[in-house]
Amino acid sequence: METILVTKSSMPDFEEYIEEIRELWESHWLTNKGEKHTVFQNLLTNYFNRNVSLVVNGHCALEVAIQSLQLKGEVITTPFTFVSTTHAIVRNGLKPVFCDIDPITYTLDVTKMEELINENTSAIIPVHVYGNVCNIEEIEAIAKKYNLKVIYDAAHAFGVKYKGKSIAEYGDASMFSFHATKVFNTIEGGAVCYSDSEIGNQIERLINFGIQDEVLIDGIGTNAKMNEFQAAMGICNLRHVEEEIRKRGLLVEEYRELLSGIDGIQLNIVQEDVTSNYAYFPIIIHEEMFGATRDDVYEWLKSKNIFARRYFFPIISKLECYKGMYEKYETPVAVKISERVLTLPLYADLDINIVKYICNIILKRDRA
Ligand code: T4K
Repeated sequence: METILVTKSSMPDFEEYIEEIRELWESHWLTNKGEKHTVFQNLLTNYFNRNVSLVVNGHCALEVAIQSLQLKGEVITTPFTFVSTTHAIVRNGLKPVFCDIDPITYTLDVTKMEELINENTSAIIPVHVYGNVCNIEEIEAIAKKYNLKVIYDAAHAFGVKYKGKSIAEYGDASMFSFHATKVFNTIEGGAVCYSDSEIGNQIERLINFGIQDEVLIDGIGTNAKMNEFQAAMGICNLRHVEEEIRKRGLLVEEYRELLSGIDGIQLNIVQEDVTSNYAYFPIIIHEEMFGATRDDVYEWLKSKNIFARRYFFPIISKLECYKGMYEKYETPVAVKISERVLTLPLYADLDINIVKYICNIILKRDRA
């Protein structure tokens, strides 16, 4: 049996990419906002229906988005995410305050948010985890009431629509990851979307060392520019992304059909008003009903060369680097979900028979 990993990067045909990068051998212009960068930025502006700044990776995109809004003090965020979200907050000199999550969408539990807000709170950084859309209306209402900024970590949400609008259109800013493991990739890469052109000016300056022009450097920026090879990959992959999402959808349908109605297996919610990108296929395994733990299932699959992943375990507040530092209150739901979640292999080219095989192992409790 071949090895099956949790995901596999989508790539255009070799010739298509070669054609896209051919002119770079003539221009010798490889980075610093070249022609590919401009073309890709325009395509994405259209796709997201919002202003876009391209960034070298999703993490740096989040760091500069936070820096551009000049936040101070505390930020309400989720502990159920990839470590990047919290690192970006802390590396900006801010204090993350972890709010518990909703047990069904795994996004911020808006009913627990207000008690965490005080005079030092400057922003909310929610995550559309697995591409599940946060409670946008309630987050916006709370942000308005307390005069807070909102930056969405939409790393998982490329292509998602909410109420017919691109997910990029929400918040003061929304950040995307175009990492190799994502629904849409530029090898490494990311973006920030925003409406306010002042935020845009700040971000464009910050990703290029704070440079305004040859002699005026008036910001303490970083180097986070997307290069021409990344942009070329983005141009190619964008041509195919709708088809990729469609193929993922078919596999998700199969998983859902085979695993629904099983005692102790909680499937990801199908959200109303949301067009999904089928980014991940997380299942929650409730041992008391299923009769085996998440780690048991992980091991059964591993023994058959199938490498599911425990995204996201442990929660951020329990990681070595953050232990005991930022948990104002316990986040029991996040702890519970993280101890029970397993993300099953999912990518456009995954053979549907492998999906059947994986489900069979789980249903038969196949211990190798
Ligand atoms: N916010 C959130 C909520 C995020 O999830 C992430 C990233 C970020 C922010 C930051 O965005 P970036 O700066 O990364 O753009 C992976 C990814 O590296 C990371 O991008 C992603 N989230 C996170 C959830 O997953 P690992 O450590 O699990 O990756 P790795 O190397 O184990 O790869 C997983 C599987 O992907 C492999 O088993 C096979 C496949 N793969 C991997 C690579 C590197 C490929 O098919 N091709 C590849 O090139 O972190």
